[in-house]
Amino acid sequence: MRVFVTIPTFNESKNIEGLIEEIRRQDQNVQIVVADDDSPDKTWKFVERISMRDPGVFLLRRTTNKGRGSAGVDAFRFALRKNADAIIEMDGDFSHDPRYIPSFLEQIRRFDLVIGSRFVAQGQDLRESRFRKWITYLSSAYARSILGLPVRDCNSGYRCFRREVLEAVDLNSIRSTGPSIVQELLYRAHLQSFSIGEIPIVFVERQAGKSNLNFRKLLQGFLMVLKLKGLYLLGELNTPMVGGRQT
Ligand SMILES: Nc1nc2c(ncn2[C@@H]2O[C@H](COP(=O)(O)OP(=O)(O)OP(=O)(O)O)[C@@H](O)[C@H]2O)c(=O)[nH]1
Ligand SMILES: [Mg+2]
Repeated sequence: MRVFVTIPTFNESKNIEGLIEEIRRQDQNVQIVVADDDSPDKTWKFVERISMRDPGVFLLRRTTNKGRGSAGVDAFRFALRKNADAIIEMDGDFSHDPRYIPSFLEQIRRFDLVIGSRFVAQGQDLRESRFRKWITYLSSAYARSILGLPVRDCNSGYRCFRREVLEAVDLNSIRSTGPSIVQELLYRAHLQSFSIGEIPIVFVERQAGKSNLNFRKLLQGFLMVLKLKGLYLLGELNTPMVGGRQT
């Protein structure tokens, strides 16, 4: 199985080198794509340097159409072009521990999409801020109930897709340019009846650097969930049937 790990980054220069090293320690064979939005802290420069000595590491330095969502989509397109069979997406700040990569790869044999979940048994959110934890839990419950998702952790950006899922969801029609890409892809995969599994992860505080999340992005995320539901009701989202393998 050809596996790609995609990492969207913005100002993760203090994390990215260590993270790539750690991913390599877990798995020598995965290929790694970092989609960086021309970070002012020069995250891209660190990745560029690593890519010179490791042919399995690729940098997408993006200067237009910036955002967490479009960076993720660009990285998926790149991995698909390189014939990836499975694509693991994760954050570039060490909140997502690479030690789960083998579990994702084991479970992706059973499911079309595997979510790293904080809200299943043995999953945890160890961040300090009760407020952040509460917001995350609440917005996941909100997305779950409005969109009817069969998933506990709808906000997790740590997940693994079979290539068929990313081909079927039509990356060209994705609406989210920001963090709501996480719910949008999940919803589109669900509407197409792909099977979705969750594995427990322990989610921790970012290792270094500052959060890219702000109130505006949070609000946009809440509104995007309503918009997605509206588009579905208007028949403008892919309707069920392409269908993943059901297990
Ligand atoms: N390419 C790109 N990546 C982004 C952008 N915004 C965030 N990211 C990356 O997306 C991932 C998740 O963003 P975070 O800022 O960690 O968001 P969060 O996990 O909700 O918040 P904190 O961990 O508290 O900072 C990280 O790897 C970021 O570097 C963006 O505009 N462009
Ligand atoms: Mg983070």
